[in-house]
Amino acid sequence: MGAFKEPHGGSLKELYLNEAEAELEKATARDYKSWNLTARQLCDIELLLNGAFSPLTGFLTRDEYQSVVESMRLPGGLIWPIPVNLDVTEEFAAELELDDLIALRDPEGVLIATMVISDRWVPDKAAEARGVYGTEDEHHPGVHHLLHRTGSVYLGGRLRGVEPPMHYDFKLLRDSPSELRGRFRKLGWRKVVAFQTRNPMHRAHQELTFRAARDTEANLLLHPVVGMTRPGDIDHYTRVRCYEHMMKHYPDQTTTLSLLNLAMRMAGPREALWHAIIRKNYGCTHLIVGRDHAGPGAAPGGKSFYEPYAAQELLQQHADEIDVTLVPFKEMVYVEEKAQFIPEDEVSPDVTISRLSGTEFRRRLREGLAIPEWFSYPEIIAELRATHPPKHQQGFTVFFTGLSGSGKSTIANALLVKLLELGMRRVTLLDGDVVRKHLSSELGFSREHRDINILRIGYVASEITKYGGVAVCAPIAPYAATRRQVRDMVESAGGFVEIHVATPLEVCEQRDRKGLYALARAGKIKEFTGISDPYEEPESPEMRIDTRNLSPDLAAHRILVKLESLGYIR
Ligand code: PPS
Repeated sequence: MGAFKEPHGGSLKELYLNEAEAELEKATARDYKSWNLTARQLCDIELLLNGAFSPLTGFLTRDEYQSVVESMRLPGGLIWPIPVNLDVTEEFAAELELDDLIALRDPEGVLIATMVISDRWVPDKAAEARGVYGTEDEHHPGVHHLLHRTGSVYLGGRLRGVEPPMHYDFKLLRDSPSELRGRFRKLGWRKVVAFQTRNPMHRAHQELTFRAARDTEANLLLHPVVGMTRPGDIDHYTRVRCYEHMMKHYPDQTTTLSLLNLAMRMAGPREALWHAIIRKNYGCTHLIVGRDHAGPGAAPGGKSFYEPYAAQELLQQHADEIDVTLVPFKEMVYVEEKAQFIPEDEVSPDVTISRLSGTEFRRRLREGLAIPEWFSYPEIIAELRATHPPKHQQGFTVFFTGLSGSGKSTIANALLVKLLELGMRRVTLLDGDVVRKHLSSELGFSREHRDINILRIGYVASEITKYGGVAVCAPIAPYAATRRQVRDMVESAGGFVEIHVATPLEVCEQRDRKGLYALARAGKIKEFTGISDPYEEPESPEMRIDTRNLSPDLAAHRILVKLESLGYIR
């Protein structure tokens, strides 16, 4: 395995035009149809343009896509495990002809690249989910994103890069493959082992990276992902400050830190191969791969989507071809007698070991409990505590969902008053009717309009939550995928407690307080939830309430008790 051999598939494919060409492109692109890149596409295009996705020269064409999904290879035979597509809406796709040029812009309208449309097709997303993720289960965040947040038409074609996507944060830590290769060359690093992570690093990670570097006689690259990771992960600003603290604990000249603006798919084994190819393009010779690398965690029921060592096995099979050496990650445990971290399989039975799982660590952080000194460095813990206060100091959202007339609003109002009585935080009620009056007065009840309505509520609730308040929401919110999107949004800011007000349809209809069910049965109101429009029951809400035998007062009281047991109130 030689150092600095060619990147995956030959030379680095940097797709930027030179300055003069870029100026010209900007002028001509004014006449092109523009597509505003999504957050995921902005990550993808950055790595396409800077060569991290070499040998790709643009978003995948139909043949490339088909071949990648089915066989993890590009049509020429080169290994490429993850489809990188430009997904758009049907409306946008309908405006285009093949061979048209389009302008790809960031949310501010800055031209990032142009693309010639060589292919346009409607993908079979179920087949893509099975091929790439090995499952159609929507609990997998990659599958969920594909089925619910990905446009229904894909466009493929070559890119002409005009300007890299702008970053205002950590500029000095962001490198293109050629920049990082240049740094390694300058430093005389001939072997580089990369450590991929989407989590804060603690002492166990430090020890394992030390060992990996020592065993492979390589220098170390900390290469954390700062693009998109699993929903609910610790934000990258906090993590990067932690990595910077960690860097001070490595011997000078052995280790470097660089940020990777990758949008992870959490595709487990296939993603591990992808990570290896990307690191190869960045000039690395080795990649550390641990247990359940890039896995999305367990599905409900506790079973993992991937076997714990499937990623290591798949990469091992293809490591020669990619020309990256796999460094398998051993689970590290702390040995009290030696005051040292040691790989689990090297520990003798007579010593006392301590371990703290990531889940347990996060629980302690959430609940403001002590974190043992051996686990991490004080400045890293302080950084995490500053941005992740314990639950009773965080904001949270209580999200009621249920049929019209189920009792959501009444219970939400009772809960509001009880929370105000307790004090401690500011509380805002976002009731269905109130929101429709003040935020969504122009919207009706089509699927599209309901989604817009719910996402608006989610957005406001996530802002309230972010600033430490309590948002109590009470829309019907009939669609599971939209509720999930709201949960993801809010959980990135604080707590989310979903309460299904599960009063059966017959009871709601019997009550018919507003007379709407009668009108819906008579066909005078269209798309009425439960009658002529679906209500998808929540599978695993934090709480379910049936108002048949429960007064609003008691229901609100039970919710308070639940909030207390979850740690949000004391
Ligand atoms: S949604 O689906 O979440 O956007 O609905 P929401 O904003 O909560 O609005 C529900 C209230 O609007 C009244 N209403 C209807 N509901 C359902 N379907 C149709 N077609 C409809 N038309 C009007 C109804 O009074 C709902 O109020 P609640 O408080 O739920 O009874």
